[in-house]
Amino acid sequence: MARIQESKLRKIVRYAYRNVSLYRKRFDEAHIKPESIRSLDDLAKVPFTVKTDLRDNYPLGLLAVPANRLYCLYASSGTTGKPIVVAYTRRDLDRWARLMGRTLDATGVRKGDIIQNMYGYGLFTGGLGIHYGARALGATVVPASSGNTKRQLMLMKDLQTTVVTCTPSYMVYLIEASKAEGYDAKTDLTLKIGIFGAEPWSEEARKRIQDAFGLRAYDIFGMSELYGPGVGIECEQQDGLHVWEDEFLTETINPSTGEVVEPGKEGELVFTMLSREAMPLLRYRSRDLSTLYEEECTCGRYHNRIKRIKGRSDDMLIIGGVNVFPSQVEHVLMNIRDLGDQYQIIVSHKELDRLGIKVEVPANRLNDVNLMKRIRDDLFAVLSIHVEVELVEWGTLPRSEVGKALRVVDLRPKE
Ligand code: DLL
Repeated sequence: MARIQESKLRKIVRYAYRNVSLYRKRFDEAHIKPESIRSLDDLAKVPFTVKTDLRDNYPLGLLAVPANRLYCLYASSGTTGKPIVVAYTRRDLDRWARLMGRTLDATGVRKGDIIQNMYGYGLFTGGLGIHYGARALGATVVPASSGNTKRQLMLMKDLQTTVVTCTPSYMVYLIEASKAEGYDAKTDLTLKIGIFGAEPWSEEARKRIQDAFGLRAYDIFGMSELYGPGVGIECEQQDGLHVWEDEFLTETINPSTGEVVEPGKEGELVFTMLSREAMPLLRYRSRDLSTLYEEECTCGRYHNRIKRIKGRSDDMLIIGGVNVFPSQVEHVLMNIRDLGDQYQIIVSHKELDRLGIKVEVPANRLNDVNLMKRIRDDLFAVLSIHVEVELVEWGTLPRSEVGKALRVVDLRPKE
């Protein structure tokens, strides 16, 4: 593995330096020659790449190939009004598909399985990522996409779905919803495997899902910047996620100092994509906190594992699988005249995650339905989720006189 990684690392560093001006600039500023990155030990010299680099080079400033070689483009939440854009050549898409095939395979999915894919299709990489993986593996995919719970349950029963893929919170929701629709989750359905990710979840949720549906539930990790899903997956041992290290060279760092922490210690995950053509990413800071460890797994795979993602080192919220930065909300609100400077973001959970905003307005606008609609629409345009908007009178939201404003109130149960 180390030999594969080193040879790919040497290549990708030179490739990125030659073809992406951001990398050329960063290396030159740090007085690093790409040729001096020879072994895995040299990796720590390479400057980090962060999400704002993608935003600042919006939309396609980090391309390493001419735009006419791109096969597709995805966009995911940036930290303000604009999304970040991720690009794939044909080879990148093929590689992602193979990685996703391998990912599904690790959980025991085989040709003949019927995969009901309830991740959203569209710009979210979950939908098509699983879809491509199913094709690579030769399993049957039902591109159900997200939502429409009644139809999901009907399809699950009638098509004899064996594998489901969705966010863990939606699967927990389906426990109740299937009962309410009159299904017996164990005898009416034929689920064997569930592959859940895109948001944090817990062993407790795993147990509830497994008990209710009689399936085995696996944690899948990924992010749009790194192709999408399929960076890490649990194997049948259900004990940590193997990271596909022949593609994603993985480190953990101390998020405050940037120093590499040794395996076995918690830190922020940092990934180097070892072969993406369209948009190479070197030492990309994920902001996700976890622990990388090197003990051999009884499954025989020699890819190191990470523990369940524990949280984030930034303020990103994940609302039912959708990433939301408080700064995105602020950006939208500040662009609407007549709103006060004070707002509050309220995250709650009733059946599913919900996002609400309270924002201050002058007394004569409190019942202004047009204003409310404008805020809702503008937020939807940026976040792609529905937000419940409440207008409150100037001076009523809590002000913080010391320290940070209390902008986000997260009322979701902590489990
Ligand atoms: O969530 C890709 C994906 C799709 C992963 C389907 C798994 C399944 P983004 O929308 O860019 O991509 O969000 C990436 O979601 O940095 C984590 O904070 C969080 N996340 C993803 N998977 C997990 C997981 C997709 N298994 C961000 N556990 C990441 C905890 C996760 N958090």
